Amino acid sequence: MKKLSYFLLILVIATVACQPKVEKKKEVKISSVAQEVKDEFVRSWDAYKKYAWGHDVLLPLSKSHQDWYKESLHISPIDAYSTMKVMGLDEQAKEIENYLIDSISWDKDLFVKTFEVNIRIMGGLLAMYEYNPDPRILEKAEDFGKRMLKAFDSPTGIPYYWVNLKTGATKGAKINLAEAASYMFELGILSYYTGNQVYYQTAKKANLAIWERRSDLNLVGDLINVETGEWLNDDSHICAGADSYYEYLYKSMSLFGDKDSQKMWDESIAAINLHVAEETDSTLWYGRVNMNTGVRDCIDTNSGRQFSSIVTLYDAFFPSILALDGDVRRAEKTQDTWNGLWNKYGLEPMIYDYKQGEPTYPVYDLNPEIIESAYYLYHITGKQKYYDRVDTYWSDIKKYCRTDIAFSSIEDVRTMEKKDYMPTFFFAETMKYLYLTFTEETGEFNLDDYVFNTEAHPFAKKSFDPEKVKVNLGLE
Ligand code: DMJ
Repeated sequence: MKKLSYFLLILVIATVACQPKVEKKKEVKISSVAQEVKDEFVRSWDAYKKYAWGHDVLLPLSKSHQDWYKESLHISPIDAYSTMKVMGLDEQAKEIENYLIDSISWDKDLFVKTFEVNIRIMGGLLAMYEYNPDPRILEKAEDFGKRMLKAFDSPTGIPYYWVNLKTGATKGAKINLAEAASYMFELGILSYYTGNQVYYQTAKKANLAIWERRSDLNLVGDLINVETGEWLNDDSHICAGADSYYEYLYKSMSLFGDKDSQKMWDESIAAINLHVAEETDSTLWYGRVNMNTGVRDCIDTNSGRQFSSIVTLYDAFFPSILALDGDVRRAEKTQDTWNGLWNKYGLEPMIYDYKQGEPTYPVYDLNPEIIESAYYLYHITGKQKYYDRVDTYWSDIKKYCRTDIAFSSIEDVRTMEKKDYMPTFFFAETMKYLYLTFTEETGEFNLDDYVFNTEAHPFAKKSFDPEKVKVNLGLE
C-alpha cells in the first residue's frame, strides 16, 4: 500500500512536470497616456473590424473600406498584429493568426507592388512567426516569399515594380532606390527561418547591383531601369523613394553582421553627410544633390522647378538610424529640424521646400517617422524633451485626425481638412511608437534588444544565432 501511494505521488509529479509551462503574465502598470493610446488603438481596430473586416484599409469618414487591388490582401490586420503583441492585446492578435492560417491564400491573380508587400506582408508575417513559432505561419510566409522572388528575375537582379502573385509575371522596369533594394532585412529573416539561402542571396544581389552603379562620390541615384541598369535620375537623397535603402543597409548589417552591408553603409553614410547634408547653425536638412557632381542643382523634370531643397516627411526617420549608428549629434539636430516643421503646422506636410519655407504637397497621412525618431532619441539619450515632443505629436494627432470611429489622414495641414483614409502603417507604426515612448519607463520593451523593419515590425536580436545566420543566409 505504501509502495502504491509512493508510485502515485511520483506519477502526479511527473505529469505536472511534463505540462507546457503556462507563463503567468506580469501585470505591468502603464501611465494614463499609454493607456489612452492603447484604448484608441482598440477603438480604431474595432472600427476596422466593423466597417472593413476582410479588406485592406478602413475609410474612416465614409465608414467603409478599400482594397489596394481587385482582391484584398488583408494588409491592415497583418500590419496591426505586432502592435497588438507589443500592447498585450493577445486576444485580438490570436484572431488574426487564426484568420491567416484558415482563410488567407496568396494564390491570387494580382499584380502587387513588390516593395510595399515586402515591408507590410512579408515583414508582418515574419514578426507573427517570431511571436508564435507555429510552422503554419512560416509556411504562409515562405509561400509569399517564393511568389515575391519572381519579381527579381530581371537582367540586373533588381526587382520589377510589380509582380503577379499567381503567375509570377512582372512589369514596371522603372523603380526607385527604396523599391529597388530594401529586401535584405525581410528576406534575410526568411532565409534564417527556412534555412534556404536563396531569399537573402536574391535580395543581396539587388543591393550589390545598385552599389556597383554608385558614382565616384559613393552616391547613388533615385530611379533606375531594372533591365538596363541605367540611372534614370541622378538625384541623390535619403527622402521618400530612397529612405529604406539606407535604413536596411544599416539594419542588415546590425542584425546579420554582413560585412558587405557594413561597407556599403559606412561608405554611403560618409558620402551622404559630406554631400547631401545641408547644415546651418540651427538646422540640419538632408536635401538633394547630383550623384556625380555633388552639386545642388536637381531640377524636377515635370515642373522644371528647382528640387534640391525638397524634403519629404518620411525623412524624419533618419535621426533614428544616425542615433543607432552613434552619430547622436546629427541625429538630435535633424530631429530638432523636423520638430520645428511639425510645430509650424501642428502636423507635417508630406513634401516641403525648406528654402522656400512652404509645403509643395500638404497632405499628412498619419505617418510615423517623426515619432519614431523622437522615440529612439528618448531611449538613447534619456532626455525628457523627446518624450514631451511625442506627447505633443500625440495631442496634435488627436486634435486634428481623430474621428468618431478611428483616425483619418489630412488633405492639407494648412486647413486640417480631413481625408477619408487610414493607412495600414497607422496600426503598424504610428500607434506602436507612441505606445513604446509612453511605456519606455516600464522597461517592458527594451529597444536595445530589437531591430524593427521599416514598417516597425520588431525582431528580437536574441532570436538570431550568429553562426546559424552565416550558414542559413550564405555569408562568408
Ligand atoms: C511606411 O510604410 C514605411 O516606413 C516606409 O518605409 C516609408 N514610410 C511609410 C510610412 O510613412
